[in-house]
Amino acid sequence: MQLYDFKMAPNARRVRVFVAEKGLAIPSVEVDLGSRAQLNEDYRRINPMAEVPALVLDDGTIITESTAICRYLEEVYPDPPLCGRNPLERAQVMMWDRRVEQHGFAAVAEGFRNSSPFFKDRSVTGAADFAQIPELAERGKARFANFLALMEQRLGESEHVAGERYSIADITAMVTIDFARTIRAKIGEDQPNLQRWYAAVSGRPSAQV
Ligand SMILES: N[C@@H](CCC(=O)N[C@@H](CS)C(=O)NCC(=O)O)C(=O)O
Repeated sequence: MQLYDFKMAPNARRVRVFVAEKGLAIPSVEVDLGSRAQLNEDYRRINPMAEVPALVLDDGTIITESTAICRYLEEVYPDPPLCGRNPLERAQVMMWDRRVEQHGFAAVAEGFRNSSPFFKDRSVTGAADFAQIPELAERGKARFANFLALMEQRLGESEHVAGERYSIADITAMVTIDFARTIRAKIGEDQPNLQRWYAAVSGRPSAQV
């Protein structure tokens, strides 16, 4: 297997943390998003969406989308389970992972990509160019604050995001919180549940990748 990766890309980091939690070592190739290497023809033959990550299997099959890559790895390397151990846990993990993606990760991306000069005319990932919309940057920040409030409440009810066990939903949430540095947003001093959870998940060796 080979992973197409970029150190600073949060979606690629989701997969790297997952791989580390599984105790796997997958060789990787860096796609330099800083010089727009994802738009090169060679890379677009690997991922026509012009995004990282992408996983190439030994038979040449390509899987893209960070969640799909993780789900594949979960099936092939079930231990330790990171996507739930039975139908109900799997549903709860996927429910929370999706909530984090939609209300947390997407909010930060909206804020960052619509404000950073680097993303001028590149406010949406992929091959097509889209102009920035400053109002969306503001909306992204406000949505992220809502997301932190949701997480604070949730983590007052359970040890981890999707329940009592560490899962892919914790990985997506931790990566989201770290990604929020790009919009200068962070967990509040008045959010003790989030503080407790973040210290635990970011202290795991897998978080260092
Ligand atoms: N839904 C995709 C999104 C992947 C994605 O947005 N990747 C970003 C890096 S985090 C990217 O490749 N951006 C390329 C660009 O900015 O043009 C996934 O989960 O893998």
